[in-house]
Amino acid sequence: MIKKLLAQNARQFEDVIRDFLTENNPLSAQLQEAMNYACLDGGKRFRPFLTKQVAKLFGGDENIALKAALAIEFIHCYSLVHDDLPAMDDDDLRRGKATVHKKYDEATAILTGDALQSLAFMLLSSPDLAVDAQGKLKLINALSNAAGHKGMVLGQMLDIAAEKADSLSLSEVENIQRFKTGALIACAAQFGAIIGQATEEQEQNICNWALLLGEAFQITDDLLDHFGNSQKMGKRLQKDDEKGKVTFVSLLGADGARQRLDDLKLSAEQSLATFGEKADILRQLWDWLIRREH
Ligand code: GRG
Repeated sequence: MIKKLLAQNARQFEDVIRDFLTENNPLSAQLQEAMNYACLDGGKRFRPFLTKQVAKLFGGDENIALKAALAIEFIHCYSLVHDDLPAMDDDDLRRGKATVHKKYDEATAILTGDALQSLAFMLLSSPDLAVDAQGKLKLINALSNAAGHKGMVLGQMLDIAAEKADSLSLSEVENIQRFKTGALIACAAQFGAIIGQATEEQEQNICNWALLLGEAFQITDDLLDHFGNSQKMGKRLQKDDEKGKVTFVSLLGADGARQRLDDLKLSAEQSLATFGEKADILRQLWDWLIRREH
């Protein structure tokens, strides 16, 4: 059931992206085309799914949630475009397609990422988003925190620095992951809580749960990088091994990493317990993300 729901969500979200990007029609066809290329046709879209489901949990409007989630997806897509650049991870393949700098060129890829980042905040501050002024400020504040120098960008910087380090402890690896990938995933849940006008305590609970989900997601990604199928994943694998990178798998071993997934699930359940069965869809999302093969 979750697989079907996610597939439906991905299709619906693809339309939301396409409508929005077509509305914003800049003068450069190449920039517009590269932005479309970076955002459309691929991706699991689980962050918007998360925003929508959390909004629903708190009685928020699902369509507004999806529109706001576009901003998170734009930040996510920008991070992938920049992460693939030669100065970062230097990848040729993303979502089964040539990366943006391979399809176009490096300058276009840098500008595409920059433009997507601005677009995210343009969307959140736009009168077209049916959220009151205070709600919009909360969304903007949450996303700028999650994406910037206290969130994803910090995580990327720490990750780059870690490649040069002789050794890394488990808590250092956890920290990198928490900023690099966890912050944006938690922000997706926070968006749902803001749109559903959850209480501060509810918002905190759901963000805690999403941070644990972020860690479980990263451990799964590390396992897939080691054991996964490159064709199914649509990207180059075994990169961590090649670079001698310290990951959850290299530190804990595959069995240790799987054990940690079980432990995380138990902790996660505590954060969700107050929501009872209403949160079952989030539990299913968790299970799907850690069992995925792509
Ligand atoms: C370059 C500023 C900057 C940040 C990069 C998030 C990030 C930081 C880089 C992405 C590189 C990466 C592979 C990180 C691990 C997290 C991860 C698996 C991201 C991919 O997210 P998915 O699986 O991708 O949701 P899809 O394609 O499904 O949208």
